[in-house]
Amino acid sequence: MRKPFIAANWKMHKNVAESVDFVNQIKGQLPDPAKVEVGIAPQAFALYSMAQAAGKSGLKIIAQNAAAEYNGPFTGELSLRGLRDLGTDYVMLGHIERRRLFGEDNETVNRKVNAALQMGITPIICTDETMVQKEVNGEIHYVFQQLMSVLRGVSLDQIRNVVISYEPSWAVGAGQHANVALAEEGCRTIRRTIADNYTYEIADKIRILYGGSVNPDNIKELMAKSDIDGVLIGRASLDVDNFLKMVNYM
Ligand code: 3PY
Repeated sequence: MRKPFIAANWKMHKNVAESVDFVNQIKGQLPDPAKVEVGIAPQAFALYSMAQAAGKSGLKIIAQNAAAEYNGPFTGELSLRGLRDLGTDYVMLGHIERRRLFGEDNETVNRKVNAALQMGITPIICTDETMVQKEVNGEIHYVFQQLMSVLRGVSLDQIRNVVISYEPSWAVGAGQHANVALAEEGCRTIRRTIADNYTYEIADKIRILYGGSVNPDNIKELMAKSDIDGVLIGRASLDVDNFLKMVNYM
């Protein structure tokens, strides 16, 4: 059984006071962390205060990005070592906005993924590529080449600790209704790609989230799909009532 995971991606919204206030409002109403995982990715400067406010509530603290290097002359970058010290549970890597607006490519994301795993922070690897046909063991499969590029060097042991998110470009930040059938097909293809390149057992256990225009109206339908293990939510996660409504669907 894969534990459902609901994660808020706040992007560049909310200051420290607003972030902590949000945590204080929701923390008494979260589901049993043994059954459902709930996480929030605030702006970097709010991570520490949010981790403090979350206390033992089980709320997971997620960084929106990190550098591949642990320290050194990288002005303005965010170190995984520092993120680990302040209790960050997950780090999102390769979000389409990082690729689209800040020029991150597969090689950069791949270095970050390996660095996060070395540092013991679980990456939530975001993939957005459309599928391509590939021959695997003499059969034609649809696969995500981008996914396998960013997983280069990730071992069988390490892949077990990774979360993958499928966030197609047509849905991210679009505010449109997600196409549930395409969302499911994308997540299923990711699972198949993991099975082809790792093992069926790992593919069966790995959690795959869907992201892109998730909201209280479509979350139930998305979560009913067997290959969608959770959601990464943009705009609709900024409001406490909306977020709690979605948490309760998990
Ligand atoms: C969106 O829904 O816009 C997202 O980017 C989720 O990560």
